[in-house]
Amino acid sequence: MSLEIIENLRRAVIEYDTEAATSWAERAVAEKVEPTQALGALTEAIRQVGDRFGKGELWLPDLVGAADAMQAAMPLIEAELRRTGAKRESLGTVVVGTVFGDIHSIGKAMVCTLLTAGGFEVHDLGVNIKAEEFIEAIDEYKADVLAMSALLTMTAAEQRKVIDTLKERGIREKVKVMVGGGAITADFAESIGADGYDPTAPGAVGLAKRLLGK
Ligand code: B12
Repeated sequence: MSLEIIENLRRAVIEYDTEAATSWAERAVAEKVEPTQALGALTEAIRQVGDRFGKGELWLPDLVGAADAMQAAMPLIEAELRRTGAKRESLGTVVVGTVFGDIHSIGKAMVCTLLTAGGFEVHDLGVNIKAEEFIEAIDEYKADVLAMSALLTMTAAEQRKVIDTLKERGIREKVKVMVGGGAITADFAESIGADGYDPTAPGAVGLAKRLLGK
């Protein structure tokens, strides 16, 4: 049954079927499908659509349709993930956002959910976040970790800008910086002076723990 639900969730995103995505997500919760497995299937599906868009086989409305279907399913799965995640003392405070010029929110939302489920206090600033806004939030929430997402080659450089601004203000050492998103590589992360990078949302949790010595 689990496999059938997973397959239908995947198909709902690929076929841009928002209604099916919602109802299969509801089934996944009702049938106790492992939430991280369901998120994995949704991720794989949207990546498949993105790859076809990249090859010129699909168009922007296809991307929008697939993203809509994915976003219909995700809150249901994420709520389940939070519900099943053990309640424990906060491991630290993380400020998360997608950088300025970039409105991709899906991967960032996953990172937020898994960090929350993993025991962190998470402040999601949203998308299109300027360096100044990240810095204000770090100060306001006394963040231990800053997590930035970037999906576009054009916006990856914004991560460098935020780190440089932290240095200019003399507060770089106060916060650990981790970066990710489809446009980021380990080499890039190192070149901009980030403390860590991981290609996956589950990996972001382990990384945040390591950075804080937990
Ligand atoms: C859905 C989507 C959209 C949706 C976004 C909806 C939304 N609310 O997010 C819409 C339709 C709006 C969109 C718009 C555009 N998009 Co778009 N989009 C995608 C698509 C298909 C999927 C993105 C996604 O959600 N992936 C799934 C998530 C789960 O993956 P992820 O974000 O990478 O996150 C994972 C990891 O990277 C990691 N992670 C993420 N963040 C972080 C942070 C930290 C700290 C860590 C540790 C880990 C981590 O965890 C996640 C799970 O494991 C990708 C293709 C792709 N292969 O990704 C293209 C893609 C990113 N888009 C692309 C483009 C070109 C655009 C547009 C410019 C199109 C246009 N001509 O207008 C616009 C840009 C708008 C803007 N200013 O941001 C290109 C980017 C190319 C490039 N390298 O620059 C891609 C790669 C498609 C392609 N193959 O060409 N897009």
